[in-house]
Amino acid sequence: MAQTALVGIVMGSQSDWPTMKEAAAILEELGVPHEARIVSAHRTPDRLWSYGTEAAGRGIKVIIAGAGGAAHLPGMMASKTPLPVIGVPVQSKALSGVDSLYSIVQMPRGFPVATMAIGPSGAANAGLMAAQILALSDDGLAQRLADWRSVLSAAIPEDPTRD
Ligand code: RP5
Repeated sequence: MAQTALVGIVMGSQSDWPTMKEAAAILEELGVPHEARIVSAHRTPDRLWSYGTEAAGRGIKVIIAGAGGAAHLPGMMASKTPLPVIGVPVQSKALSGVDSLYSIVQMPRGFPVATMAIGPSGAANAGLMAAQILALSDDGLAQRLADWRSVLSAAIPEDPTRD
């Protein structure tokens, strides 16, 4: 039987997947059960409403929400769920994702969104942040995260290659 998802990855469009797959890849690597859904604040507002209302009851613990342009999805999701919401600004064509970043990061007092960097690095960090939150109550995951960090550190050479 498939494990119940602990992290919900939502995105405004299929076109966000090349960015948001980085979050899914990290969670996969760390063995964190997750799901991915297209939930648009503008095009499918009813889906947003029901996802936000039902996520906690279904066993989701953290939501990662990525969107680009007028990126209302993370903030609206935060208003509909008591779960922590991690926002990923997707790089837009017109304004390179600065529009996405500003749309997500400037939440009014009361409904926070933990906002990551623009683009794929931000999505990967969202996966790591979600795992770190879950690791507070999961020693096995905490160890896998520590190992993951050790591998990353060990892969960084001390001496630069001089071409
Ligand atoms: C946003 O509009 C999505 O999150 C996406 O980043 C952006 C463009 O969407 P598409 O026109 O590619 O579907 O809602």
